[in-house]
Amino acid sequence: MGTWMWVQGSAPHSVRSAVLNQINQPSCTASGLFDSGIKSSGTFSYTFTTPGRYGFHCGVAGHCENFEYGYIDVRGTPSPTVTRTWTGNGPFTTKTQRHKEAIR
Ligand SMILES: [Cu+2]
Repeated sequence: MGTWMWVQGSAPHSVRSAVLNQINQPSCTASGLFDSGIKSSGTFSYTFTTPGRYGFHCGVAGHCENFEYGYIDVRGTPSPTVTRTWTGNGPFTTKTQRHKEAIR
């Protein structure tokens, strides 16, 4: 459904899936779904295949407690709607375009 890529900065950090708490926010407890390991460079990718909310945090000691966490809401695959209306005598005199982008 979608691949997320985290890009590492210079300091050692990690990205690790997190258990969601009672109010659907990421906690500092690992959920075991993914774990980049501690990295100082490079990237880490994970592909989400099931809709839902996925929490993550940094696994370096003390970092999650210092607000290094977040979450990703994975939605189902919507059907994109593209509507184009062309009016006027020639091409491109008037154009309206509505383009609904979907998160996949
Ligand atoms: Cu960190």
